[in-house]
Amino acid sequence: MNQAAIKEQGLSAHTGTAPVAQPGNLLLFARVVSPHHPDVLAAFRRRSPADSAVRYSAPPGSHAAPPARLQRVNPVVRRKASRGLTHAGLRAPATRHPFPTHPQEKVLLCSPVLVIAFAFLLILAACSPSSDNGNAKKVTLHLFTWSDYTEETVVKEFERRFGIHVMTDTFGSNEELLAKLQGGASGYDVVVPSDYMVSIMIKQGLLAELDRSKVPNLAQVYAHLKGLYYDPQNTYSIPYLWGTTGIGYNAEMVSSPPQSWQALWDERYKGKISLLNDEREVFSMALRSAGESLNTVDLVKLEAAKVRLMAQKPLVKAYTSENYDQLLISGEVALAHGWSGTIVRAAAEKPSIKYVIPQEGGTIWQDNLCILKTSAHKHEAMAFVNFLLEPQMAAQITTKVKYASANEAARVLLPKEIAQNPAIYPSQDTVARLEWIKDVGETIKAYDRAWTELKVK
Ligand code: N2P
Repeated sequence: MNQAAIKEQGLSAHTGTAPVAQPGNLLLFARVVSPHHPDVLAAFRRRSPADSAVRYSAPPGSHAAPPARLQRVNPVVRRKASRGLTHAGLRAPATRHPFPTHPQEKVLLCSPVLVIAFAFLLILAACSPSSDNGNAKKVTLHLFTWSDYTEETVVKEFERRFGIHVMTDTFGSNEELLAKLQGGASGYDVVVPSDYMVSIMIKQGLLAELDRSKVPNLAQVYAHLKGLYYDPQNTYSIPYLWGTTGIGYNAEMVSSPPQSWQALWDERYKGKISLLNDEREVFSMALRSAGESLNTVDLVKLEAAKVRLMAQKPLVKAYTSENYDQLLISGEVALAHGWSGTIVRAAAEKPSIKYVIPQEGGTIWQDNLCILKTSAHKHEAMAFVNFLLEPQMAAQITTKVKYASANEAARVLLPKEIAQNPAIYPSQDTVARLEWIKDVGETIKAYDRAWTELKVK
């Protein structure tokens, strides 16, 4: 099943992580398979309707509800379960009653239906590839990262070398990442928050302390990208990819290259402008365009930025963080507020597309590899983090996604047009005009209100 199909079905993992030939799994399959038979279904329904479904068991120590995407049990999972595969991470919860003890249900245990079902399962267990190749304990890591941020061949190489399966889900903003985790999506192992979101997640106790002895490739990260304000000792975060926020434009559609953020208020481009669907980024753009810090906690300045964004709204075709490269390529927009790498990728497809950081300056950001405190596979997660920072792998990732790698050793391995592209690796002068987004503390509530108002009105 491909990723799109998996996503579409609301599933994120269903590779054989649990062998059938273990008592716990026999129990699980007894519950999974038996509901297909009406007699058995009826018997189980007497116990509890929910008992006949495969359910998510949260990683130890997690109080959160199962992630919505893991709660659904669809026919594919059931089919896989009946073949001896389970939803990754599923275990028969220890607190469940092992076998029916009700007298009526003892009858069921002896019923020919169940005897046949068990015999069938035992045969399946014996024939299962997982019991042949010693793959029985194959772990599945769940990666939650930005869309268009993964290089499939690198992930496949990790899977091949380590025998660990990786499932990827994507998000479009730091706020979406946080909201999903706060909403109980505790099935993830590795997440990729930006700078300011790392500090928020540390504060909220979401991140695991890293065992840096397991991430020796941290030594290859540029010194100036380590120990940044959001995690001064890199206790919780390993720098991964970094970039800037600016304007992508189609030189064939604009009269002259935009110099200022004001271009995004130019009536001539009404309906041909897209903005990131990203609260902090949009306010950063509005604040910097007025010469203010993008981390202002001054409510008057914030309100003024909101008023300007409201006035701009009729010109905006879309607030999107996920397909503005396509909008630029198709000519549906002439100007896109966006992230460096995504625009460089669009430019590779259509050379009239260019990237500029306006004179007022904008955002510099760094995305980081972090492991969730709730991860049940921290050891494997650490191996994955270290692997992504191997110079060869890091170079491959940057070549594909067009965002700068935090790994210094990777740069010399890059094709010249990437290593020397100032839109990917900006000069020191450009960097000097940029500002990091920071946690604005309680003022975020005012930002949230202003953002909601902008989006709904
Ligand atoms: C690319 C995401 C860029 C990450 N789709 C911005 N922090």
